[in-house]
Amino acid sequence: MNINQFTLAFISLAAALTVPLPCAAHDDHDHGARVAIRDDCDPNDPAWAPSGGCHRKQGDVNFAEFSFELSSPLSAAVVGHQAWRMDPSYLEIEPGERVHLTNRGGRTHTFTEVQSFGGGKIPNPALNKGLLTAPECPASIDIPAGGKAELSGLAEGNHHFQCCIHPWMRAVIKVKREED
Ligand SMILES: [Cu+2]
Repeated sequence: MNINQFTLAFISLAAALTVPLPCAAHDDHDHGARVAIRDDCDPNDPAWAPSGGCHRKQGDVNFAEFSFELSSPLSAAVVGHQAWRMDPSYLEIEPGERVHLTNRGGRTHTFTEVQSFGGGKIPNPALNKGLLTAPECPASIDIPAGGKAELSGLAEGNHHFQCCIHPWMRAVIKVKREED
């Protein structure tokens, strides 16, 4: 299982809101890379409520806009609202370097390592149109709005991560030894 390839350590939401990330900020060997999981949901739109609400202070995408942007007439697969994204979606780290994840959106997301990018775990065809469910997704771990997590122990090579709720949210982390 891919979950064995890394450690996904959750920091409690309460702690995350009051204390800085326990990044090894003073350790030259590991500044830690960061990935922000982003969306821009509008907390004033009650239409988010049935699926968990929008836990942002401010946001500009209501549920109707989000739903409209899911598809393109030119694509057989889900496209998805591009404010729902991994930031950055590509980064290089050194072996042993940690990756600190923060859900800066107002919705729940996952940051799940998959062998191949595919569909997510929510039984809503509009979210997964044209995609086969990634086998890692049904057991994926939710990161609530404001939640933090940490990746460590990634082996050298390319690692594929996606949100198993919004499967167009993708990232590749390349673990590469710096040649000196
Ligand atoms: Cu998501």
